Amino acid sequence: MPIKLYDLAGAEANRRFSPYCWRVRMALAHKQLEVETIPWYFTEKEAIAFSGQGKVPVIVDGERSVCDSWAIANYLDATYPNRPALFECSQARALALFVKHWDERVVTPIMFPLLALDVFHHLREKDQPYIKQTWEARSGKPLEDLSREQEDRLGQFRTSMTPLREALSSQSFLAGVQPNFADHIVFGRLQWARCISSLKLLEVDDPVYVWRERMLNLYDGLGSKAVGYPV
Ligand SMILES: N[C@@H](CCC(=O)N[C@@H](CS)C(=O)NCC(=O)O)C(=O)O
Repeated sequence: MPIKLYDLAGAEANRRFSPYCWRVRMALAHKQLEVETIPWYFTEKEAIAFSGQGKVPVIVDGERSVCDSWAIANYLDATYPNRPALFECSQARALALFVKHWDERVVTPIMFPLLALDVFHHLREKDQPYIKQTWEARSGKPLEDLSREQEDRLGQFRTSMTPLREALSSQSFLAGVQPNFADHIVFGRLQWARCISSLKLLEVDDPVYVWRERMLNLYDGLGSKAVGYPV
């Protein structure tokens, strides 16, 4: 029986843009586990109420359900130890945890204002008021104002990629020769942008762009086949 994944969708049900759900899509493909994705929308809290919280990703594996992308990655490695590892050892896991916090605490706040309005425009009409209200309350600004100063923010984003750029100048993946969940984490963030916005975040000669192309082509081109923008 395939694992079920509640996966954030836009107005078009096949536009799947959650960075956290992308982590899990990549992790499941890495572990060669079959998945059935279920489109989920921001206001459909009751559909995932069984998980005890209101955010995706949520997976259902037989009788068990797990939420939170980090917890899901750990669950998959613990439950399917004979499949390719997301964390090859405890040190790899510890480093991936650093990458998770770098992604969420440093990269996301820079990317969010660049993408917020694009996300809003791709939602179903009935989900738009919820997101407008939630995100404007969180940022203290109208969504339209958040998207101003794009050029400065783009520069900041590219600067924030420096550690990744340096690492990827001498190795194929963040985890070295092969990708692991650390790669899925950062890829998920870039795939969020690619699925929702025509903004060209990366120049083609940037090692980060080259790595992202490599990630897009993994697992039979899972990422590259996603509905998104050719950026
Ligand atoms: N820490 C969670 C974050 C999950 C999360 O923030 N998901 C967003 C979609 S990208 C969500 O479901 N938001 C629902 C809401 O804000 O109401 C994880 O790693 O899975």
